Amino acid sequence: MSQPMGESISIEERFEAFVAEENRVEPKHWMPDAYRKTLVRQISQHAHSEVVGMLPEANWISRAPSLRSKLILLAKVQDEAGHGLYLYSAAETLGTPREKMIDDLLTGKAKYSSIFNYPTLTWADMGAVGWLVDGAAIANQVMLCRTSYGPYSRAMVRICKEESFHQRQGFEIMMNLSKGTKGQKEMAQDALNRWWWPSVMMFGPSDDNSPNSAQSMRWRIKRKSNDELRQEYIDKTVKQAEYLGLTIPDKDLKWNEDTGHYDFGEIDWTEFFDVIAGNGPCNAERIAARQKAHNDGAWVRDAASAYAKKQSRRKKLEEETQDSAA
Ligand code: FAQ
Repeated sequence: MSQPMGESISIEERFEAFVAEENRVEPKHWMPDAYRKTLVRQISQHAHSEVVGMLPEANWISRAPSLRSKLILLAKVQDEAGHGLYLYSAAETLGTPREKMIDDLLTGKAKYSSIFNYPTLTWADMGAVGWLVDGAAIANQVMLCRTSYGPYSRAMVRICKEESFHQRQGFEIMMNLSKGTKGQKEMAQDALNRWWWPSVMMFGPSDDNSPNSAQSMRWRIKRKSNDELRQEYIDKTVKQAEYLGLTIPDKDLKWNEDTGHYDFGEIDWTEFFDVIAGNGPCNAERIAARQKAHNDGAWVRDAASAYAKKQSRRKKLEEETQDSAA
């Protein structure tokens, strides 16, 4: 932070002012411990979500109904691996090693998005995940392109561009199914019925029950509240469902002329808190899959670090040889 400030101002106050003036915080800047901790928590959870989020979709790669849909799904899943990597790198700039973050995921200490603890039962679920889950992710993540921490905001710009392709991939599947045979339309409706409420829950607890929101918004980490984003998402998605000729499974969903938004029914918060506590339909399966992948990949990590050690020994030797020849 290099902006001129009065001498009587504490370093904490300088930081608050720096952020309030819409400056980006960079790894070399001083920052309060709590700011650092909040970012590591949020960015690492986000990274874990991308990586765990590959699992429900990978389930369908071998069963995609055409070569075209298989290629697109494969590319989408690879993008998500990439998002995980950018995000782990962004979190590492805050001083937490990647091994620690991954260990926290594998031992159940770290959270990842509730949405990925639901099963993908039919091909229509690939449509619903792309349309609804990526749609919700975009609604939440566009604001993160302007988050106050530089490495996170820069990672999000690229991630959001890719997410919008993902959303279109899902919408295309839903469009084909909903304009298809009666059976295909029923399949699309069934996927919407199962994914609607979990996608609405993705935005997190309501504002009056969100312990981290107020401080994160003061620090410009979050730019909009959970409820604001949820409402934006619902307003946008209802129109898309109408276009598809599908029905959102909420009998209380109704346009409100006064507010200019849709009113919607009660969210089942018991289900949400149950899923994030580890008791969703697929929590155990997801963690077991990540643990297996981690164990199966041990030889790759060993080989990479043996190679890195060999390279650094070689470099040292070359430098010593040059020094003695000089
Ligand atoms: N699931 O006080 P708040 C994607 C936790 S990526 C699980 O409101 P905050 C791409 C929260 O961590 C999807 N836990 O917390 C893709 C906190 O617990 P903690 C992921 C949740 O941080 C698509 C507690 O509840 N996106 O989908 C959830 O201010 C398709 C209290 O909550 C991101 O991570 C939840 N849904 O706001 C991949 C975006 N919601 O940590 C594959 C970045 C809340 O104190 C296929 N993250 N919790 O123990 C964020 O924007 C925020 O962290 C929120 C939560 C909005 C998720």
